[in-house]
Amino acid sequence: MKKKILEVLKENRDKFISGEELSNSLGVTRTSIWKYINGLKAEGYEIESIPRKGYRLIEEPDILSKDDLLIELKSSRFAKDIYCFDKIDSTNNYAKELALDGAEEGTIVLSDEQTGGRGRLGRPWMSPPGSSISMSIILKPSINPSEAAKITEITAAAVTIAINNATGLDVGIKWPNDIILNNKKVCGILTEMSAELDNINYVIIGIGINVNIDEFPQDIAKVATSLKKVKGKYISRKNLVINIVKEFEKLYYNFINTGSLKRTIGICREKSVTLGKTVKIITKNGEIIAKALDITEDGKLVIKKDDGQIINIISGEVSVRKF
Ligand code: BT5
Repeated sequence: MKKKILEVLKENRDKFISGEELSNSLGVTRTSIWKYINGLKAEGYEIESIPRKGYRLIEEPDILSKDDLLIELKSSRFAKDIYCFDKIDSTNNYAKELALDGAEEGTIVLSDEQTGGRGRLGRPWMSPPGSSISMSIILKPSINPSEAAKITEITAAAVTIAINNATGLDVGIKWPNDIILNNKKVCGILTEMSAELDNINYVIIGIGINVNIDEFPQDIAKVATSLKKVKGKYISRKNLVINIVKEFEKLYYNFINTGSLKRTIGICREKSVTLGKTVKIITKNGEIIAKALDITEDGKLVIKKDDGQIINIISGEVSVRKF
């Protein structure tokens, strides 16, 4: 019921809607409406109530709440189910449990804070409360497991466009999984998968974004930045999450329906901060110093080694560091 009331208030934003109207259309008493409105106020929604005029939504808090996001994303193919936590070890861990329990593709897990956020190869990811986005999306694509790395690139492209839509900031992609702003990392992506030989059980994409973080711990201050630090003003996390889901869906279904990564790769090339640079590629078998030349239509990084040999690298297997 609270969600329904919120939905009506959002639809009639800036207009008064009477308690009687709400009570008639939703089939509950005016006293219950009043109670739910108070509940919304307690969550931070600024709702004006004037006798005989009714209720008017003035301001929404920047909280990541299931009801609110379900309303905002109701036309989306994703986000039919959303889990929002105040605190959790890792949204990817929780998403994995849900995926194993049969959660649908497009299920989203968000947490205000992570106590055990993970990067690749078990590296720690810092996600402080109130100021970052920690988000995981469950996917169940009918593609070959060898293609799963492409989903990291779809995510990077979608997040890049979403950040630009929501903030006007022009962020770059450090192939394959870092989003860069002013030469520092503002977002990291962790793609994890469970698969059989030739089919995928599920893929979890984890997205961590430094949104309104003012200060970073010493160990990452040199490499990390936040959207707020660069933009110089508070950024709405809710708006950004909505944008990410919408942009991700577009690129993901384009890939699933056409089998082509063309649209994603166009964005990855245009926004790349890797191409043309000398990079250090860290693989299981050691390091390669090479020049990054291009990204292929299917998402591989084309590099030229010192001996002139040109090879393609698949994302997910390597770490690319600035050299
Ligand atoms: C990543 O790993 O960049 C992937 C990060 C994915 C985080 C999301 S949050 C939601 C979901 N749930 C999870 O548990 N994880 C995902 P990697 O490329 O390995 O980078 C990790 C390195 O980035 C660390 O070793 C630190 O040096 C640095 N780092 C840690 N926290 C950072 C932050 N908030 N901002 C920038 N750099 C950070």
